[in-house]
Amino acid sequence: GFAIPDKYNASRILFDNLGKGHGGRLALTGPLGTRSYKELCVDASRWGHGFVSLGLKRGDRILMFLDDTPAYPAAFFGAVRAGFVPLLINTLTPSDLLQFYLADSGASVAVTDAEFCARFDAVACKDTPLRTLIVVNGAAGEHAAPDMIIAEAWLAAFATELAEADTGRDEMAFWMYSSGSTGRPKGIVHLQHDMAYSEVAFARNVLKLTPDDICFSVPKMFFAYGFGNSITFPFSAGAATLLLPSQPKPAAIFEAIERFRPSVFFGLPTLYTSLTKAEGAADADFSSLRMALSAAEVLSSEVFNGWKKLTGLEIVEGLGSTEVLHIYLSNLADQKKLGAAGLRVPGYEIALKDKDGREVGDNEEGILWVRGDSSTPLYWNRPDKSAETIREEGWIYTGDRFVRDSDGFYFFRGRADDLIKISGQWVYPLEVELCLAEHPEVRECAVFAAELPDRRMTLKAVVVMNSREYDASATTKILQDFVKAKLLPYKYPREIKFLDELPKTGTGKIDRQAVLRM
Ligand code: 3SK
Repeated sequence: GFAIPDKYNASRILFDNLGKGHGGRLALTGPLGTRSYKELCVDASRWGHGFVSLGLKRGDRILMFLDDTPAYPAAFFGAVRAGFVPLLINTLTPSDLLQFYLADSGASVAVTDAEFCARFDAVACKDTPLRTLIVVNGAAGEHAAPDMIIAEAWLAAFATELAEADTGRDEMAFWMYSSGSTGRPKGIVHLQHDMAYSEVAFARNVLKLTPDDICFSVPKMFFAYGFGNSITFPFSAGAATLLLPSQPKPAAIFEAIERFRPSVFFGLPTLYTSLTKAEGAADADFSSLRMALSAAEVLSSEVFNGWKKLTGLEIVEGLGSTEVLHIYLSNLADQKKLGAAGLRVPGYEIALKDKDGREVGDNEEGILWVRGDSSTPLYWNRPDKSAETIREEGWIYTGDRFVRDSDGFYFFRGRADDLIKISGQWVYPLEVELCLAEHPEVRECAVFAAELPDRRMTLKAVVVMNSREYDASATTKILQDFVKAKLLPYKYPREIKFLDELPKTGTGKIDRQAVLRM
């Protein structure tokens, strides 16, 4: 159950499979090849020895800028087993944000796919401690790191077994980054026991995996959602995971489902919408799937019904966060309500409180607080932000407004602040507004969230350009590309309206209420 020993290293999630007789079983499958548990443990051990050979010390950070291929779990578990701390970074990160991650974390070693080498350019590497770039899945391209290693040949020289570092259950294990309103993301620190805790809480109650399952998460491993789906949960059960690199189009997803026959599929509403509407959907073979999961955005009845019509499966919706590591509210295969984020997942305490901190009753709106032993103890180097979110006795303030019905199902009612989710990922409209305002041709702008008919959120901007001589469609593209190059690309405004002037309040500030009505 939830009892995790004081001495504990998260790599046991992979390596314990050897002691359970799963060595010969399939751990990974996909277009880049398969690995049995034995083979993956050998790969991970070699990675661990490789990192040690670079002179890293216990607790040192290693930045992982990796696509979903067999190299990722091997490098991740090798690093953790050897006592280092991987950072799981979104591969769409532009160079200047990458520079921030390197400087903030102090990582002197990074691992990346050959195709992403160019992202480690002079901008990314400037004023950072990065020394060595280790390249997987091909020959390295241009980069600005002082040293470079091609992983494949290098790893072959290391021993195939690695003893686990003498880590404690509450020692730092890995980090992920989340958005900040002023463009300064927060390093979310997770501890050695967090993966195991989220597995006992969520996977055993909701997924009920067996060693015969094959999990397939389209959301990538560098997202907390994909990380649990593709690594923690299948490996804890001796099951397999299907890894599909790149940003696959619907046809590639259908093809992967037909070819590799996963049994449990993880998506999010934006993805289910595009799969349901895609060409070829009606002819795809979904017969291997026994379960389909969704998180990160509210699932509408259109999406639920569309997927059910296509595949016969009723999507099981949940809600989690990177801070908690995975899902803490979830529907169940045999107990669900459409429109609800779900029931409390056992292992997590949930409280709905009013703004004075008093718990509200059923059918009353409150802000959701969550507590459970997989949640982050801190944002790295951000005592101010840590104090805002991680409150007394381990309670996390989510900022989400919810109502609980008398059956215990929780229904999302919006945010308490202006943070929103686009394609399942957080964005502050303010950070996009500040970014757009930096464009030399923009005189003033406002960026705001808008709800789509299917309840997903989108980002819109109104902009006044310096000159009246511009082509609206070309300028829209230029401004969208500008945001994509500065922030994570999903944060670009989907719609831009050009005005000669923005509406102002009596005190000369942008009248946001008037902007919203436009
Ligand atoms: O957004 C979510 O619902 C979620 C679910 C699992 C893990 C992480 C996140 C952010």
